[in-house]
Amino acid sequence: MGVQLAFPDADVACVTGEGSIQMNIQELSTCTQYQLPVKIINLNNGYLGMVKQWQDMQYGGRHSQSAYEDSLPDFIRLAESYGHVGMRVERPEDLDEAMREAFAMKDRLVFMDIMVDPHEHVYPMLIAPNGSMRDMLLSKTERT
Ligand SMILES: Cc1ncc(C[n+]2csc(CCOP(=O)(O)OP(=O)(O)O)c2C)c(N)n1
Repeated sequence: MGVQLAFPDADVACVTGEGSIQMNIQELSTCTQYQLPVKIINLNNGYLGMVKQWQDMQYGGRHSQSAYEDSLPDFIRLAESYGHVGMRVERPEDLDEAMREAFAMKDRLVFMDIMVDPHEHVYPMLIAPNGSMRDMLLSKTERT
């Protein structure tokens, strides 16, 4: 929001997850008040993904408090209720066009709810407590 306020003509994007954005969801109101046309790229995997990934790797896939199950809001209607534009992208082949459409709306905040594979992991990842940056996992099977 600060970047958009300082650079009103710039394309400003916030890349986030459905967990993180809900810790600051009230700022959609601030964006309405100050007319900040930020583009929100919400990578929605339905999980606190970092937490789930740790549970997958260290606890044999026993998930505790990391799945949203059916408890997520409809982000499109939520964004709309603050006066913004909401868009949902469900298929990878629709992403480019949706991004073009969103970034073409120069004076509107667009909340893009992008559905991603709930079971995909993020790499590189450091898993050993007190481990060195030289001991990173680069994928499910490769280490540095
Ligand atoms: C204020 C705060 N609370 C808790 C955490 C711990 N935390 C780190 S990553 C994460 C999950 C974030 O989930 P999401 O935004 O859906 O992104 P994903 O990991 O799925 O990409 C949590 C709860 C944190 N970093 N900050």
